[in-house]
Amino acid sequence: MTYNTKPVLYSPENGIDNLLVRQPLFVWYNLPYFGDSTTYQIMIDDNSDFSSPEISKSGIAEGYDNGKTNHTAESKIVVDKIHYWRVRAYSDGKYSEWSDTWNFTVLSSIAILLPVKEINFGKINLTETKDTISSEITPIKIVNDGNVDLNIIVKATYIWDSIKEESEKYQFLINEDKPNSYLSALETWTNFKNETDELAITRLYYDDEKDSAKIHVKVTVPSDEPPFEKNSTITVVAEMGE
Ligand SMILES: [Ca+2]
Ligand SMILES: [Ca+2]
Repeated sequence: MTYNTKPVLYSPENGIDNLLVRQPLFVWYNLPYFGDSTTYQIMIDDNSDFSSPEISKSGIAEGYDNGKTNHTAESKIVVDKIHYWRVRAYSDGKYSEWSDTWNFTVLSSIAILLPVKEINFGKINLTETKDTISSEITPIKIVNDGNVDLNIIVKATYIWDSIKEESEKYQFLINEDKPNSYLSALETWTNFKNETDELAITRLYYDDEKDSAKIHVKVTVPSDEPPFEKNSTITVVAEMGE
């Protein structure tokens, strides 16, 4: 009878290139008959020779889940980059051989939701100001629905017939919706621009507990604005921010 001399890996399956979880669960078969109170070490590296591991964790207690042990990565895996992992057992002062090396890639997902995407200020008089902070009107809401932090650009078509350029008469500002949802943002009234690269939000986080922001809007009717309905299309651009 022969015994394995190294643990055998179970999941994520070797070569998978579309994991979406940033802190994946790693599972391997226990190495039987190796020693008493066996623990395991996992190593994860974007270098196939494990010369600079992103994660190296020892002392993982042997699991009892159908002869398997599992471990959730304690830090986030960089997206869109192949990573290698391997496991070895430890008991009574000695290590087993390393398992075979498997690889996986976490695929970036850039996705936003706009649960509130329309603002209607109703009727406004000449020179009157309305905004979504000092009124009951609900601001636009943006939620990071992907698995990477996002930089957000906000732009809009000009709303007034009498002012076809950026102006303090059509502005926005960013507020947190859930607390600590971003690194920084334009939190004071800022003129809407038709074309801009300026970030409205730097790093809107993706963790569901803190992943949403409000876009407040303020309009002031110019004194010489002709009557009738006014519209503006606000565009929200999201790109990877990490
Ligand atoms: Ca590395
Ligand atoms: Ca989210």
